[in-house]
Order: sequence, then structure tokens, then C-alpha cells
Amino acid sequence: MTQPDLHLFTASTMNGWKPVIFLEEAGLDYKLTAIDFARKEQKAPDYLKINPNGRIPALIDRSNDDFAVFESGAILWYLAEKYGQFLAQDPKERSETLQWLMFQMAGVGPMMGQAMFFQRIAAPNGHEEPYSIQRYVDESHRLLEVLDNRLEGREFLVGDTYSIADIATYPWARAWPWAQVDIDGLDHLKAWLKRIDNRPAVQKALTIPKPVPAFWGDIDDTEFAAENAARFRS
Ligand SMILES: N[C@@H](CCC(=O)N[C@@H](CS)C(=O)NCC(=O)O)C(=O)O
Repeated sequence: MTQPDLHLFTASTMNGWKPVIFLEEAGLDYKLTAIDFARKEQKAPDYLKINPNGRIPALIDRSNDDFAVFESGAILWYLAEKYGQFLAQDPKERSETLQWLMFQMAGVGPMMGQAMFFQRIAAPNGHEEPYSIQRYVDESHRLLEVLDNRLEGREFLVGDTYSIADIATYPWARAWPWAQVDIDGLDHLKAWLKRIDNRPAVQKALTIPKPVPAFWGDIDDTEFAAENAARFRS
């Protein structure tokens, strides 16, 4: 049996869902390897050859000399270029799409990620840092307000069409309850979230891969390296 060209390594997280949403929306065939954080598979030496940052997601394109792509925004951009979808050809619209993609990658993701970390991981593990929580929750709220303003009178972040800017931003924006960011009054953002919630490909993507029961377990990397290596080479 022939293998699909695309091999995605991911997990059920905000960054991990982005390429899955793209692939499901575009109806592309792909092979998926679910990375188990509890087993620290993302730190296995063979995985680090694909993503030197030791995080998910990562993509290998078998039809392009096994070209590897890491960073979720770069993966979306690569797929959009390769398949001519979700990124406009018009230079201004294309630039705007990349601006909002960068805004997500540099702002919304990192700030909401830290808001979640300090509340959901640091605090329950004895590191209660109220100043940090306040800082990241406030900054996340400010960024969601920027999105809300942008979405006034618009269906999607750029132009009239759904793009990689929406695909990148949606999994983070919908995570406002986990980051404890209040979105009361951000009605344009809420309407946009609902529009994207209703897309069948998005609904399917959010179930892929199946969520793993534990995250960031305290497990020695080396124990699983050999087993992981076999999976990543196949
Ligand atoms: N900027 C990176 C961030 C990737 C990232 O932080 N991934 C998280 C999951 S959302 C991860 O792999 N965490 C596991 C770890 O840090 O070991 C991207 O967008 O791809």
C-alpha cells in the first residue's frame, strides 16, 4: 500500500490541532503519528531530527525529499503554498493573512499559553504566582480584544474567506475558558468562534488525535527512545 505524501506528528493541543484542521478542511490524505507527552515522545532523539525544538506539531513531506517542517505557523504556510488553499494570491491580502498568522504565533499563542501554564500547571504544583497570572491573563484579554475589533463587520480575519490566519487563531481563541480569560462583551469574536465551531472539518479535526490522559509526566527520555525511533522512521 502506498503511503500518503504527508506525515504529521501531533497531539490534541491548540498548536497541534492547527495542521489537522488544515488537512481536514482541504480533504488531504495524511499519515498521523500521535505524540504522547506523558512518555516524552516529543523529546526523543529521532523526533528531534524532525523538530529540533522538541515540541509538536511537525510535518514530513515524502513527496519533497522527506522535507521536514516545524512550527505550526510555518506548517500552515507550507501546506497553503503547496496546495494553493487558504492563502490568497493577491499580494495585499496575502500579506494581511501572514500578518494575522504572525500575530497569533507571536502573541495570542504565547500569552494564552503562559496564562494556562501559571494557572493550570504552576499553581497546582505549589508555584502560585499571582503577578504572572494577572500579567498573562490581562495580555491575553487585550489580544482577544484586538481580534474582536478586527472581526467587527467581518466574517473572517482577512478578506471574505477563511484562511490560515483563522485556522491558526481559532484553537487558541476557543481556549479562553482554560486560560480563564473573560470574553464577555467580545461579541464579534464570539460570533467568529461559533462560525468556525460549525465547520464539519473543524469538528472532526478536534477529535484527532485522541486526547492522551496525561501531559508532561516525569519520565526519563531514554527509556522510550528506541521504541519511538521505530515509529518516527516508518
Ligand atoms: N511555536 C510552536 C509551539 C509548539 C508548542 O509549544 N507545542 C506544545 C503543545 S501546544 C508542546 O509540544 N508541548 C510539549 C513540550 O513542551 O514538551 C508552534 O507553534 O509549533
